[in-house]
Amino acid sequence: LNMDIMQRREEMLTNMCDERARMLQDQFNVSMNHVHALAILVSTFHHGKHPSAIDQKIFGEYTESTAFERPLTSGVAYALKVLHSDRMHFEKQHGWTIKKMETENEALVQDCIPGNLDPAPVQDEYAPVIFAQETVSHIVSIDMMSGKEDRDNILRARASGKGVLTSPFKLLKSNHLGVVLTFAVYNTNLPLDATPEQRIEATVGYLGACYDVPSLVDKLLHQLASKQTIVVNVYDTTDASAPITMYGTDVTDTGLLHVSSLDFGDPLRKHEMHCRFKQRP
Ligand code: WA2
Repeated sequence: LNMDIMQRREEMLTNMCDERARMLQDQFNVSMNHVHALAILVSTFHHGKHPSAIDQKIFGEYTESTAFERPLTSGVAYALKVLHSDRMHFEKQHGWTIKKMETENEALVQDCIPGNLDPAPVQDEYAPVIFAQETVSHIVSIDMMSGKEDRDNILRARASGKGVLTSPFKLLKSNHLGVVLTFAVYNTNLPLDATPEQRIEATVGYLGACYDVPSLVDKLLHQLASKQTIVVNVYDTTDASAPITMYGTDVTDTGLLHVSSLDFGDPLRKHEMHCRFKQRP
């Protein structure tokens, strides 16, 4: 009888964990498809039309009114590929200088004086944000290549043509860990078998979405009435020897544990959901 109860308990944990993992993965996948569609929208109506049919106002309104299509995302933005040789022309045309992304310490010092970021130092190329959803309007004019995680994502997105994810890091103006999803925008219809070099050459910009993981996963899990029953953790396990907590607090409990795998569509990154019962039997 005891064995039977133990087995039921284990099954229950497995089902609850798998259900939550599947829900998170599905919602992530839905958002990812819509972010991809936004990249195509920018390609068609900004780069494909002369003059462009998109400006900050239109991008802001469109992305705000379609935000419900991108569950789990806290904002989307579009950064342009700008070579150093075009920097002066670009800055004159937009009426602002390309800014450097500030580090966490700089942010602390400068917090009381908003909008005084330093100009980006000279680089071969830049990725200044030109359009942003209202929720991330603070990144407009910042060179996304001046942040390590964003830069790695941009380089990988444009060489692969796929949606790519960063590891979890502290997003600008947020107190939580988050991840950024990036799709490159190209100026031509590239063949499916285009080489990375052809892709880099054809790149005109980068459409990105940020995910404030703790608050968004929290919202998702609250929809299922089980917060009292189980404890959920989400990890980035890309480096198996050093998992990064993306959601939940550290647990030392050694009771029954179930691990559900998560697939967020970027083969370079690995994620897992860990579930435990709150109470011992
Ligand atoms: N978006 C919002 N907050 C951030 C951030 C970001 N990146 N990076 C750090 N904090 C425009 O991949 C291109 C968005 C980057 C896209």
